[in-house]
Amino acid sequence: MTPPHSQTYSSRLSNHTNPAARALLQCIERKRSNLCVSVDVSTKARFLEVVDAVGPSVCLIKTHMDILEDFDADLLEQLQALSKKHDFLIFEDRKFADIGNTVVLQYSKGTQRIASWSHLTNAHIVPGPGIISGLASVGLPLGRGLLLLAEMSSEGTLARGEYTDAAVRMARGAREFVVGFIAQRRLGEEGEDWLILTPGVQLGAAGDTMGQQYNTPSKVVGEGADVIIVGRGVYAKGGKEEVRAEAERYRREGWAAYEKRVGIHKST
Ligand code: S5P
Repeated sequence: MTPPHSQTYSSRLSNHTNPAARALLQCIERKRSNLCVSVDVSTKARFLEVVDAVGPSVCLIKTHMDILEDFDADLLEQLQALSKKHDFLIFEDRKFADIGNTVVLQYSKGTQRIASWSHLTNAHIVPGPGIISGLASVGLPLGRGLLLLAEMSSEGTLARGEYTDAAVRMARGAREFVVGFIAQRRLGEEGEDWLILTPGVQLGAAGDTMGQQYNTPSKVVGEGADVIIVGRGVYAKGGKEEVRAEAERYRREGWAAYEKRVGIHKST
């Protein structure tokens, strides 16, 4: 098989059986967008404003629901309505990190009931494979998908080398549910197709004051990112129109980098 690195999103559809992975690949192709915006804001009004502004430009919205000061069930309803209106998937960046029994409860219950609305979520591999089987017992029947944190964008991360290799091995043991990785580059062997979602992306900044490290869309897509995750680079600029314009700028950059990677010589 041609390595996923040089395959188009649509041709990779046949490599995936997980419904969330398939829906994401289809959405990326339909919207010509490999942009995920991470909406890390603390009020419901601003959250919905940003999501509505970036919606047309993204394939995926990434959330940290525990950041919202005025989280309620209506927020989830409105998010789901925007997901239908603008045609994007939802990824709760929950970074589960506990034993199977506990993550089952955290994923399915509590105030957020994450599995009921989030197409994708993610987990650290620190606890071992029980975390994956726990999450899969909830997520698989609902058609959800899981990403493992194989690498991190932050300075001094311990997620590298042997740790990253262990994440790939763990993913192989749960291929139906684990659809890919949070990573900074393509992972896996030839013949394997994992979705690579890459945070730490911004144009014009090298990092923040707390260890975040940024690369450009073209650098990370060139190294294997299938989806670029951009937070403050998109929403920090201000009002709805600026946020909308920034999202579109990142969408164009990310898509042009993808076309270059797979050898399509035109751009939008
Ligand atoms: O390695 C990582 C993994 C994640 S999921 N580095 C990250 O920055 N993230 C998340 O991506 C982080 O929690 C935040 O929500 C987003 C990056 O935000 P930005 O404002 O720095 O672009």
